[in-house]
Amino acid sequence: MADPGDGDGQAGTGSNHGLVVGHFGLDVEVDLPDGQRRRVRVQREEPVVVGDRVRITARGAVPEPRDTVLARRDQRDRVRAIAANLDLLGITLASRPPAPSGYLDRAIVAARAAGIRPFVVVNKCDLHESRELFEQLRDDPALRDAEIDVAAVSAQSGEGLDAIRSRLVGHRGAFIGTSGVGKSSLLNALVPGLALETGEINRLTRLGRHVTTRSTLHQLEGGGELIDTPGFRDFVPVDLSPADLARNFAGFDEALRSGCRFRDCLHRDEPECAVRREVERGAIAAARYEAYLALLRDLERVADGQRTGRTR
Ligand SMILES: Nc1nc2c(ncn2[C@@H]2O[C@H](COP(=O)(O)OP(=O)(O)OP(=O)(O)O)[C@@H](O)[C@H]2O)c(=O)[nH]1
Ligand SMILES: [Mg+2]
Repeated sequence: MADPGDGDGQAGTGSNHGLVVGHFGLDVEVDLPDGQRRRVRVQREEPVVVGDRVRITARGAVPEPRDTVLARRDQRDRVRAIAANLDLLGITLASRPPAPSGYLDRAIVAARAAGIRPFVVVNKCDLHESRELFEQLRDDPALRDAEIDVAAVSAQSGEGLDAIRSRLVGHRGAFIGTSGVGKSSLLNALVPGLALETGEINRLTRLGRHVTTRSTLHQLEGGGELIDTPGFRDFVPVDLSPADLARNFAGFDEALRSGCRFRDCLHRDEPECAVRREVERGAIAAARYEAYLALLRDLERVADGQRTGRTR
């Protein structure tokens, strides 16, 4: 009998390893090194997401250890991995629909804490309001301090797409963002021949319609890979400690280089805090600091709820 670890009898050739490019309930779609694409079962107890490297065995696709994973908590408080082994995250915004307050900050902190480099993609720059949003974010001192680039793009006019392609060469990135900002439209514009489903924004609620329901990974012609993800209204990071937030909040970077007295400083009432000193000097805007404190309170509330077994 064949070795059960050797599903297709080709162990040692490398063809029993692959990259997950799509997820369909109990099946995943795997790209094999010989260029073939195959559907393989996954085990419920060994969850696999797009971007995972897997070994194909008689039991199905078995995930290999991940370098990075981006995860969120859904509305029912379940942990949802979005994608694995990313090194770039394109946080996608547009004037329509606008991101909920704190969305960008949460996504940035989650990416940085997971070891993924974030950048901001302002889509629909063919529209005046999106262009204004781009200009506002391009000039945002917190993003500049955190060295987070802001790209102006339009899936419709093609503006900025070459810059996105160049950025992704040699990288694996994903677009995340609220439903309707145009993530799938951007993928379609970036990858010739791709026809991901896209959808109109609801005229009454002005929200997207959650058209994409599964993440999918796509190769870019010039090299690099890009993942389309389902839009979600809010981004509630997973396993993010108050200390992760304190270290990764965009706009505290310069202050943190000079250093707080305590390594685990939460920048609240600790003595000799570099962040508070910069707030008092006016180098960090008071509103920015308030936004940080609000996120810190949110995280502590979530952590408290988990400790006492309550769900939010
Ligand atoms: N004006 C303009 N509209 C765009 C642009 N890109 C996308 N849209 C429109 O925005 C709407 C939503 O686009 P999608 O690509 O489905 O958005 P999505 O972010 O993938 O949405 P979900 O899959 O629901 O998360 C569609 O009506 C698109 O035609 C753009 O650059 N300019
Ligand atoms: Mg979509």
